[in-house]
Amino acid sequence: MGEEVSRKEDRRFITGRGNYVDDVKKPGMLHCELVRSPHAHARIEEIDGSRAMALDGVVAVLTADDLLEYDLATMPTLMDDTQDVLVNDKVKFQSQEVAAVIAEDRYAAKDGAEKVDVSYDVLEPVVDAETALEDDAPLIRDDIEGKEDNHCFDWETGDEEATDEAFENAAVTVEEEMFYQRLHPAPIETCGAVGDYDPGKDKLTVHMTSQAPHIHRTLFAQVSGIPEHKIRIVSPDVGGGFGNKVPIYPGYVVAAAASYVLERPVKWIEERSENIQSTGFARDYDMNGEIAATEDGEIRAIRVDVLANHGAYNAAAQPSKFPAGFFNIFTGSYDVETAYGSLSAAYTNTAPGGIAYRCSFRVTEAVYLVERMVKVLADELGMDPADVRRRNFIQPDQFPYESPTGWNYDSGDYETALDEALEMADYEAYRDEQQRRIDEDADKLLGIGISSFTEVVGAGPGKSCDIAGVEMFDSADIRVHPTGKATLRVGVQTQGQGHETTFAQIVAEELGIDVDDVVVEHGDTDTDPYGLGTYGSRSTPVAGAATAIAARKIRDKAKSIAANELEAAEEDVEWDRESGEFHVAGAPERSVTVTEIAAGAYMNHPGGEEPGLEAVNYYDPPEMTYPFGSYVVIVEVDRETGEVEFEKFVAVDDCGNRINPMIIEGQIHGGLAQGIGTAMMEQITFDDNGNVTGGDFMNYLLPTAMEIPEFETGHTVTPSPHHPIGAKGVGESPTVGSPPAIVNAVVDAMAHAGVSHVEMPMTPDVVWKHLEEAGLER
Ligand code: MCN
Ligand code: CUN
Repeated sequence: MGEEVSRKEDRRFITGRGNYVDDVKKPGMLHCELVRSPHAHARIEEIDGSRAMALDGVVAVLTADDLLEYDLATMPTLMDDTQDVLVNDKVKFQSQEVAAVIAEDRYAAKDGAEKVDVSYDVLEPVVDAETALEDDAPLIRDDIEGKEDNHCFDWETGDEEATDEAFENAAVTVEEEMFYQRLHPAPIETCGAVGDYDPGKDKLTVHMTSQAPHIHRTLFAQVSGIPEHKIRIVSPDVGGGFGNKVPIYPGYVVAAAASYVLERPVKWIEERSENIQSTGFARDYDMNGEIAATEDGEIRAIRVDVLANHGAYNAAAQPSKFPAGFFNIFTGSYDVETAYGSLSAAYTNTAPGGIAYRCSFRVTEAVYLVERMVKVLADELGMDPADVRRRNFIQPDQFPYESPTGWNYDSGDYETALDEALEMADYEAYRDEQQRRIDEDADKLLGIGISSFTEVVGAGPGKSCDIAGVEMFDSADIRVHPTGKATLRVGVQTQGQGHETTFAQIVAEELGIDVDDVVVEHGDTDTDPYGLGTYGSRSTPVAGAATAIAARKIRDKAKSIAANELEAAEEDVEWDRESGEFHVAGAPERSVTVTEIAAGAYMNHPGGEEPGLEAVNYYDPPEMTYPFGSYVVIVEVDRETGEVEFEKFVAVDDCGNRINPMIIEGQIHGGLAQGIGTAMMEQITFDDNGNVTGGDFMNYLLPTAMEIPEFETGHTVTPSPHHPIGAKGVGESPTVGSPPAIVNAVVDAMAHAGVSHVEMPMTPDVVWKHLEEAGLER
């Protein structure tokens, strides 16, 4: 624990020996290409595959009719909606899957897909949530019986009456509308699968890009009717997930179904534009925030109202009891008496989603809202935003803290993190410099933005969090072999987070064995214990806890063997964490390690004990963990061009006890880069015909090394009181916490001229318009 152990997995990644789904090659393997709709809303009149079938190498053209025979034409989404695998009647978003061409190689499949003739009766599309909810909007979901409008669901939280009253009696109120734009997680590896049905064993193996292989197997079993023990999901190396690989996509089902029908392996790999245009998007929340406060900046109440665009199906990837994800943590790091939130969600002719993109189920939107609103309040009151935060922080002695919308925060020390970040950023000096530039009418304005966010990660507990009915626990299975080397298998699935290293560190720490003597396996449902997968930064909080507990079970058993070998009574044998050995109380020179004991467990175990040295733990967390941090961003805004440049970027994170500081830093850097992409350049938009106008990397801008500044990272350590090793998750904190800090900084540069909000992405033209409106342009 706490050591910067080099990433074990990097040997294979750096030497080009990673094994991704597209690297999987099977004898006799066929290839699948999907035919996708060019229209966003259209009824299918006819599909004619004869021209495709006539091509060399094309083996089959599949449509919904073919899948209907096997009862596979539709599939359940993770939120209990029903999505077409291949469009049965009506296309509901551009690039929706209409037919599949299976061929001997990828080129023939691609050629075939271009020769499938589909005639469409084009209907009027509706792409934005507000229009979708108007009375005369075209009905999208006529497949749902009795449905007469595009309303998806309503949701509310908190105490409306008490909140309204607080607003009526407040000395000061502020309000701001802000749009969290539609984003795409954009992992470098797109989605894909190799379906491989073996008629001899009557077993279906699916290699797929999955962040959650076990739950995907359960869903496959439910959809296909193939018994669960006859399905094996293998998620090999995953080239980035970021939430995009949590849902089930039609392509996975088609590859598996085609393999079942044709009795040959079938590979399906998405292209970039298919990934961006059809797989789970994130955000798309139109939010209205309000704060009621006293004149000296004490927040009395927070009220929010959201209009959510859920696309053509409700296919959000989140615990099923939370239709708005964890958005209801919108009171953030602040001790607020009362709060109320309401949300309406709409179906639109856009790809389905509402997945968490590097955030714990909508906490990103919540953090953005509250951290922006605190800045709006500070500007209204003419106060320093750091002071407004200090005034309202939940104090360390208030933990465990119950928020007005029902969250139980485990631990926190927000002011210490903020002070550390302000000091690292040289805050006071920059405030002076900011004023100097205003006084001197300088060409470049300076803006300072702060965000003091609280994250909520580590879902379950199972009683409140489930996916498709399966409670959210996680698991670890450790075997210590006779020579003292160990294998750990976990139910979570790394996509680049370094689990093969950090989880080995947990075992090494608990058992006193060398980190190189522990191998970590995951991503194979035939061999790994059932778990709910990696998203919502839950791996360390849940599977990490399971790993520590399983290791401790092994230690307990090892203790009796140690007593046997040391010829001492078991109660006289102690575990020394420092040296990683058992020794006899009062006689530290009589000691034995777990490695030495391992042989005894198999060859010389005490009478009455079972041989072997292994343990399993399924861990249902009592609560989530609440990592937090303070980010300070300093920007220069060019009054002539609207360009924003980062002058300083400070991130202080607290994820409790730290397993591997280097890996944490890597997570922070990656997440901050994604936060910068969010704030500055990324957005999926649609034109009036429902065409995706940000559907490839030419039009969906990702930040590169050119746009990313130097980050200065710091940390504080506030352990989680309920986690076996005191750790909290960290993987998503930087993406959750940084966008409001960046927007606050850009707003701050223009606040003296009355600018209160700038919408993301803050491209130069957007910023320049605000400069012009405020009379600041050059
Ligand atoms: N860690 C640690 N000490 C802590 C907390 C975490 O050393 N106190 C380490 C962990 O052991 C793990 C890493 O940091 O190696 C991230 O851990 P954790 O916060 O538990 O998050 P997960 O492993 O569950 O990863 C999920 C998170 C999510 S949800 C997204 S989205 C995201 C992210 O991780 N996707 C990623 N980081 C990513 N990084 C890469 N390279 N690729 C992705 O797809
Ligand atoms: Cu929140 S995206 Mo991650 O949960 O896989």
